Amino acid sequence: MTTALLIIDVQNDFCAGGALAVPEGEAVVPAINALIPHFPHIVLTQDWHPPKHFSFASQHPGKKPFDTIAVPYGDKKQTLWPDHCVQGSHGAAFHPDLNTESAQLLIRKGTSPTIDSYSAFVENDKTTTTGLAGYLRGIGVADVVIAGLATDYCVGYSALDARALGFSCRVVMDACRGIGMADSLARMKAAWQKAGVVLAESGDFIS
Ligand code: VGL
Ligand code: ZN
Repeated sequence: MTTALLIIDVQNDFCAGGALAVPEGEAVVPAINALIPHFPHIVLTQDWHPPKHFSFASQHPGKKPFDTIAVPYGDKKQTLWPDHCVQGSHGAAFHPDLNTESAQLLIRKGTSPTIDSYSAFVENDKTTTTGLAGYLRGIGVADVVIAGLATDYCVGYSALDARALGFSCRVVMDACRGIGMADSLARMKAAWQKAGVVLAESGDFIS
């Protein structure tokens, strides 16, 4: 069984000084760089929103970042974020120290103006796919290992969808950091457990 390492959203806006900085976000960079040589297939994702994306609080008068609004699909609600990862911006670029050279595929997600996409596999409407599952199956990958940002959002939903789509899935906890809104991390861990997502550490892959 062939394994792919999925590196989720290691972008400037999720690191120190960024628009949606994850606490210690940049700490995943050396951990991920150390993992990369141990995997035959590497996939990078990039959160990649058009300006005025509907997930931005700035587009909803009277709302502020981290408020939620109702939507007619998926989980039926959408968290609103500060403007972040706008296509082509410095904030959307990968952290400058991330090794991006070994990746065979780069998936850009969150590009639909009116649908957010936390998962690398399926947008938040739970219907529109990014094509990643088809790519992985096409190269014989049945097992994914996930690292990056943020544990409780894009890493978390990517891991759940990996399982729902039939992949075995491990999350490298020391190579992830979370946003940690309310109980988001605890809820995601409970969902992972139900779905059969396995918690791992870098030492499981690097001997
Ligand atoms: C993310 C919130 C909004 C993430 C992306 O990469 O976890 N979180 N957009
Ligand atoms: Zn986003």
